[in-house]
Amino acid sequence: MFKSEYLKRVYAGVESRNPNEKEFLQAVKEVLESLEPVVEANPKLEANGILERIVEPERQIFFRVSWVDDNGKVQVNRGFRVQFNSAIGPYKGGIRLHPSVNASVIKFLGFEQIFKNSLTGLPIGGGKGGSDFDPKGKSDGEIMRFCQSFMTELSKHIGADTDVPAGDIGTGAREIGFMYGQYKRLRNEFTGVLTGKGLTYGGSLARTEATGYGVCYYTEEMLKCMKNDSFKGKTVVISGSGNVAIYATQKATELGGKVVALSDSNGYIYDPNGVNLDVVKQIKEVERGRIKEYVERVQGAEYHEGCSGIWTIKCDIALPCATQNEIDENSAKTLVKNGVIAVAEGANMPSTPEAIEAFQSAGVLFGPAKAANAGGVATSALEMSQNSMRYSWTFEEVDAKLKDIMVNIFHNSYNAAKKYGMEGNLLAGANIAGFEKVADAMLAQGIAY
Ligand code: NDP
Ligand code: 2IT
Repeated sequence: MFKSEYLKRVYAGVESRNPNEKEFLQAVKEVLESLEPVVEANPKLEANGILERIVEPERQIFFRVSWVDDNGKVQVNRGFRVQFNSAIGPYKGGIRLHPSVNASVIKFLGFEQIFKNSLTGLPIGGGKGGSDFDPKGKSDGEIMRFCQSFMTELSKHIGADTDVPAGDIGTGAREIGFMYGQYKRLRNEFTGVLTGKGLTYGGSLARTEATGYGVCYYTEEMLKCMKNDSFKGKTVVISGSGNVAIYATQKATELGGKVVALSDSNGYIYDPNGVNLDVVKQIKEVERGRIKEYVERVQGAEYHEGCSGIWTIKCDIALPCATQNEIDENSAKTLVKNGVIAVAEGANMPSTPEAIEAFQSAGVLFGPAKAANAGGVATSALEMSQNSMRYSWTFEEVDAKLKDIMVNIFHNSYNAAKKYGMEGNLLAGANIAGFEKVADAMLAQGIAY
């Protein structure tokens, strides 16, 4: 637990003010633990209440979203937008549509986003939103009516210079399109208020690929600098089969790795020949089907029920790209026993604290989410820049900037950890490097909220 009295007091305050919000408390605790040496070296942080302020969202908006389903029945969901920190730029972060969404989930994601966005080096603050709406099995009409109702309220709180939402679990190009259309209709404004837009109406090339590609650029740099190694010839396991997993698979394969497994919340596929991404894309992006359909189309592949079994597959590199806490201590120990050399998090907070401890104590290279998956939001910020300029860069230009950003994130995190005597601890380094910029901006701007 904490050594510093200041950190103890701040964390106790967070616990008492946010009881039962286990994901939020998990995310806060991890960051505060990393900040121990920083707090000790900088008394100004306590004197200015920086930590008390950074753990409390600037603004939280919870709202009713009512819509009519295809049977004419009225449905009611709960909408969320947490505007966590605007010290270094407009609030920025995705919208998650999943039945598990609640205040704790959105707050943990918004809190993580503060430090991730800071690490990108671009001027974006931290925020997150979503709803407990379940897009699975809904018609396009139902999705559209939900998105329009959601945006009708959300539009009052966002703007291109205020708060810029984007995709996350359950929110892809289709949902962003419906939300953008509704915002424009309500405000009569064509601005970069959302990112992840379609290419015909202001979207950036390479945004679709960015998170998955970014995870691999980060991992490649981590392998190169810390182990003089690379993806070449490595066996890779990637969980999930959504946006992040698909483009991580593509880039890992391009870099010479062999991706042998993917999953969804029901189970996982194992393909010893390396997954055929065209088949996966057809199932997931075109047909919106389930990953188990893969084995009906590709010979030699197996399907297993239960998603956590994917971590029993022997691999050199593991990229969890599905959801929070998907790797527990047991799964981590199994990966270690099977010889994993690197783990980089495409999803947000996919490893439990015990799993992280198991990786780090075994000397496995561990790239934490807020560094490894920052390529998505970084490219969103590049989309904002292009929208402001009313201009668009080529795929190659955006991809080159993305790669540069991921390489810098690795080095900034590595150097921050080293500066505070924790060389090689990329988790502490990412938390510290992300925090320092935000804290500096908060100190400069005075205390008003
Ligand atoms: P998608 O909705 O495209 O895909 C999510 C995938 O994860 C699906 O395969 C889904 O399976 C699986 N999944 C979701 N919930 C669970 C669960 N409880 N157990 C097991 N599998 C689950 O989302 P993304 O690919 O965009 O997001 C994946 C992760 O990456 C999330 O943690 C997200 O926050 C993070 N992320 C996303 C970014 C982006 O740009 N999109 C940027 C940075 C991070 P099923 O279909 O069965 O639900
Ligand atoms: O978790 C994340 O960083 C995202 N879902 C992407 C957010 C964004 O604004 O692009």
